[in-house]
Amino acid sequence: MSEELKKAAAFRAVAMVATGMVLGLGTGTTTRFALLELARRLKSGELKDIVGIPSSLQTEQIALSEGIPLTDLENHPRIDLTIDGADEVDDELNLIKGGGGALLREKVLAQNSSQNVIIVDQSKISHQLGKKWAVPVEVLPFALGSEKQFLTDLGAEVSLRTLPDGQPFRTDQDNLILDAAFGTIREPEKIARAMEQRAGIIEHGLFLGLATRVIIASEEGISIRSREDVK
Ligand code: A5P
Repeated sequence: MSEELKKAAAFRAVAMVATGMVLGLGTGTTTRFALLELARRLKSGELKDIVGIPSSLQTEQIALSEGIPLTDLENHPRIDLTIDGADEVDDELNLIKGGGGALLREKVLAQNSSQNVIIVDQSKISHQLGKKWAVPVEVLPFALGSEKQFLTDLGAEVSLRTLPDGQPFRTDQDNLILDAAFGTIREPEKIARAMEQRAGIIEHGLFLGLATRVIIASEEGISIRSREDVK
């Protein structure tokens, strides 16, 4: 996605933020633009009394360096609005997330938010999930071999996410990520439920029924899809 499209989607989402809100702060290159715009609106005095809960250490660092006040779920168990990116979005606004490895905390924020606003460009839209992206699965290191086998038996081509130096990628919780490429996922609920039965799978990147709005930026402009549109 071009930087300009990322920015356009992010700015539109930040326009939905009102003074006094508790915000969930997603992770990724698109969300970064939202954080910068949020900081600008706070500095200019357009917005006041905002607190954010970061979904990753990376987002926490950006927020701290930009002067966005932070809080946690202990002090604010309910979130008004979360702004986050996604890797793939289907016709029913189901998502694949976790390209940046922050899916666990992202899902915690999404499950505790009144509104989940997802910012993407047109290239991330799919009729069915799995066409473009593997499902990131956060796995307990102890269970790695067994969960890899489980996901393979479920029909996925599975790879351990690694860093450029070949070392395994570690999440903020010090777990591992298996990228499970299922191809087109015809029954995402079935796969999600199967993964949720596994003690060694901490969380998966299928975000089903969680997005309340998706802001899609394209060369033609911005379009917004809402959960009500797909019911
Ligand atoms: C982070 O773990 C992800 O869920 C991101 O939200 C997703 O990968 C989108 O990231 P970009 O905005 O960088 O494409």
